[in-house]
Amino acid sequence: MTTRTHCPYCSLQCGMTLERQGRSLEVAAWPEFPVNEGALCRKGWTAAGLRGHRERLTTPLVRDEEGGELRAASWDEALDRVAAGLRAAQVAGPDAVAVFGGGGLTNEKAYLLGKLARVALGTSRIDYNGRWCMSSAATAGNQAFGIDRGLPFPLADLEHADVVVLVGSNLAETKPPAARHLDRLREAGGRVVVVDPRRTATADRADLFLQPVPGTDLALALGLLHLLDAAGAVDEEYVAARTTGFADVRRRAASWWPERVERVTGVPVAELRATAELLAGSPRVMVLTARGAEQHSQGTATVLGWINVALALGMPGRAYAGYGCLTGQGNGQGGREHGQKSDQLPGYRMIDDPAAREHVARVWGVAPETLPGKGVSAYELLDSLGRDHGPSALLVFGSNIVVSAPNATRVTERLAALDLLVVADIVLSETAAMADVVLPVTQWAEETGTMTNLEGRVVLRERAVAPPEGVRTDLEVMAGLAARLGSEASFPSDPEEVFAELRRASAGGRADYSGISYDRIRAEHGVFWPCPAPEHPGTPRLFADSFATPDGRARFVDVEHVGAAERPDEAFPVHLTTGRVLAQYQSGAQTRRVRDLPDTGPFVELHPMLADRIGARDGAPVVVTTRRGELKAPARVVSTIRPDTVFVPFHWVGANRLTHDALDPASKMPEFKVCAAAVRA
Ligand SMILES: Nc1nc2c(c(=O)[nH]1)N[C@H]1C(S)=C(S)[C@@H](COP(=O)(O)OP(=O)(O)OC[C@H]3O[C@@H](n4cnc5c(=O)[nH]c(N)nc54)[C@H](O)[C@@H]3O)O[C@H]1N2
Ligand SMILES: Nc1nc2c(c(=O)[nH]1)N[C@H]1C(S)=C(S)[C@@H](COP(=O)(O)OP(=O)(O)OC[C@H]3O[C@@H](n4cnc5c(=O)[nH]c(N)nc54)[C@H](O)[C@@H]3O)O[C@H]1N2
Ligand code: SF4
Ligand SMILES: [Mo]
Repeated sequence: MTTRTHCPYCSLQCGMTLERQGRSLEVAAWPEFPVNEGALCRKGWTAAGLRGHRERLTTPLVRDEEGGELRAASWDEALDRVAAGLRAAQVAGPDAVAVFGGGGLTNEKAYLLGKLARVALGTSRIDYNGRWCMSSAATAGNQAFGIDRGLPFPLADLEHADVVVLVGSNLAETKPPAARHLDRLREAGGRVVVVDPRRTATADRADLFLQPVPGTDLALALGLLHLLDAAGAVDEEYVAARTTGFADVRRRAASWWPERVERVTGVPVAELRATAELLAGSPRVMVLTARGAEQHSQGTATVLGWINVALALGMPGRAYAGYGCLTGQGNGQGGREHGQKSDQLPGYRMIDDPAAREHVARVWGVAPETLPGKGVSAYELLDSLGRDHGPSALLVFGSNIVVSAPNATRVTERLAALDLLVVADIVLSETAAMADVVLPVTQWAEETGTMTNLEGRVVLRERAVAPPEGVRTDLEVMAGLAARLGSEASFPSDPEEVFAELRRASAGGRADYSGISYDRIRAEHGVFWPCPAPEHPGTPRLFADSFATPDGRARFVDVEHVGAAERPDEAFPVHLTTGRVLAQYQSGAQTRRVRDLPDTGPFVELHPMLADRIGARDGAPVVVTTRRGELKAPARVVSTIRPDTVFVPFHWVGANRLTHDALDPASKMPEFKVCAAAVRA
């Protein structure tokens, strides 16, 4: 039997088919699905490797006493224990219970988790790992365009641009099938600009490669705007007709002359000028940001700086041009639209908007005033656990916090201070291993649900195979908890039923899904939101006529480069940055267990000059230290990285013991991409 579905990992949501032969499950291509045209990366091809794995959880686990071992329990015992623990915590007030979700959860799960928090638990304390992923671009998109949809155009539009500028994206390794668009663009005569402190596999496809000091992308954007303005490349007609706020931005850029930019970013003036010339002479420029530019304490301002460049050139809304953010997790986009973000209700409604509360409360069958207000962001939430007036119980669905949170030692201490930690997962992740109750759930091939990919395309994953005995779906777990908590609102566990409710809850909101149905998705290879009615075609491209702001104009926002929260000094003389490798996914909870993917453990990438200076050899261990922790790992001596910077992938415990917890004031994004470090052999 063959089932069409989508990959369990990243935001491309590559189409694939699953073939069941007896007990085995084989991944095969689905060539007609337009996003990946049959191509998959290594992680996609090996995705079935976690099925039937010996470490797969198939029974609930409970811990009887602090410091004791986890033992097997029945579902009734485990859920009763959770409900009793939640009720005990709630004596201190509803906000004593917190919920942490994930951008890998389906729309249905994200929606029901938000409802569980706001209705069955009455807590404002809910946020999710997408805060560490998408939030800076989301905040910037809302400010500049009045809407937050990663790409405002289909991915394949890349091929038809004249120039694509990738700021802090290593898509050749993080979304490999997308790299073919860059190749085709170049075959057709287009150009690619890559901005990254490392010459990555993506940079190998670039016509111009800029290698700035980590955390200086905003200065680079201001410097480019300066040169573009000086060259008369600003599209004055567009700026006058379609935007507001340019005068202040223009004045700001005037003080970022090229020599100053070179001093701050390390990018030579000649390269800056070459880039500005290329952009000035191109009718269709596309600027795309990813985590390299966004995971900073100035992440929002940095994205706004690059949006300003795109707006000054008159690109957003023009065909095959504009600004976009390359979202990360499988449902990074949909996960934030339907209510697991601390300030949002389904349909991308804001929780402090009375009309939004009224609408959603009606769908949920509760009084609007019973809905809690705004909560706090992911890191702030985790940092408050077990403290005075902080939550004493936490439910985790779809995140491996111990590995992926910034300043992880501190966060792990907070998890340990809880009275009750509950983790729903497929495997015993590092976070699940700390829990008082572990709930084993189904994985992607065993359940149905929708995901919204980086283009805003809503796709359907279909159940291909029965789950192992003993596991339940996340939806069933949430329904079981809501029932035990005595919630009067309905908590359906059938995904299509949940989706029908989500459609109503999102109707009229910014992310309107009301016209989307499972059948339409099957027939149309996905449907792009907003889609406000069954006869509406969906919206692959935004902004052609107007922006989603009240006056329909895009907003230039005046932003100034300040730089990283922690800079190198005598004791910690180099920049540390973190990121990904092709064969591992996120905290590695899933991919480290797939036999056919190489599990190298963490490593430290450093330049031969730095290696010489400290006496490090390729393959031999080095120690990286920051003000927060230490990591010993093998050196990888490569000439592709800046000599003043080291890189550590975060798929294993370690990288985040080093990282800084400075947050962007607007988006609350942590500064994963730069802090000060020392390295020794
Ligand atoms: N193989 C693989 N693919 C993935 C994932 C995975 O874990 N593994 N995760 C998915 C998810 S959730 C996400 S969010 C995406 C992330 O996708 P990307 O953003 O492409 O991935 P990263 O490796 O985090 O960062 C990209 C690049 O930013 C560079 N960088 C570091 N500091 C700076 C800086 O200050 N400025 C600039 N311009 N660049 C900088 C790094 O050197 C790195 O090459 O990938 C998705 N796809
Ligand atoms: N230093 C550093 N740290 C980073 C980053 C970085 O670039 N550098 N990137 C950040 C980014 S962009 C992200 S997105 C985060 C991601 O970091 P995490 O939130 O840790 O992401 P995952 O490893 O995907 O965690 C998902 C967990 O949920 C489980 N799971 C998978 N599917 C399901 C499901 O359907 N239901 C349930 N209940 N569980 C499921 C998996 O087994 C796994 O344990 O890391 C952030 N941390
Ligand atoms: S690119 Fe992303 S969605 Fe596609 S196969 Fe790889 S991990 Fe899966
Ligand atoms: Mo992410």
